[in-house]
Amino acid sequence: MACKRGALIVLEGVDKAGKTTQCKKLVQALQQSGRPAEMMRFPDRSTTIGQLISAYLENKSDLEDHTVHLLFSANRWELVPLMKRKLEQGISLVVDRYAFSGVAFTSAKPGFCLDWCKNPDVGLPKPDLVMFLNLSPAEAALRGQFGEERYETSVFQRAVQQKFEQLMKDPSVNWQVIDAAQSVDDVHKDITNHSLNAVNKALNLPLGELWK
Ligand code: FDM
Repeated sequence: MACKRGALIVLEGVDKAGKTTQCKKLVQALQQSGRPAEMMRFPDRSTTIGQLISAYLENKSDLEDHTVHLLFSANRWELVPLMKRKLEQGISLVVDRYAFSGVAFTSAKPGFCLDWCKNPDVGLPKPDLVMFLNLSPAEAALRGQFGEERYETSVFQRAVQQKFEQLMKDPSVNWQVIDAAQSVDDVHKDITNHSLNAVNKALNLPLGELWK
């Protein structure tokens, strides 16, 4: 009998929502409950493509907008064989940003539509659960200044938030909105509950294909 697969769990949200902290806490909680789990993040800046993206985000290089969009997508595709191997081995993957960030950030730029932005990511492994850590721009501002990287301005982040709201209307994706204004522990409890559910369900379901 084939080994039961792990779940693909994605955390999305605007800057300062606490995605990275919550991904780490979730991996620990899953492991402690006896479910193998590992964290991944996109962009993965360790690959050759990831280094091009990183230089762009740090404003050390300029790339044409369509080009960088395709690089972000290629950075996901290059990791698909590894992701599939892990999931097949029964390891759940907790992923800090995925194709939804890809679409939300590029389509927030002038001249891009949602459909064009989604296309290169069609067919990626489909997450069993996507949690959107929801934080109003006012609450995000209370958490301190934005950093120095490209995209880290409140005007752009507001545009990105609107694009995420459009993406969340798609019922083919299992979206859960999490109130990220709660305490770290309360957010963690919500996220863990949804994730345990997803991990249990994924055991008996084939891995889907995103936006197909
Ligand atoms: N980002 C992230 C994109 O523009 N497209 C993508 O496909 C992905 C995955 O890159 F501003 C943006 C979102 C964010 C930046 O920041 C990555 P972190 O701090 O490494 O998550």
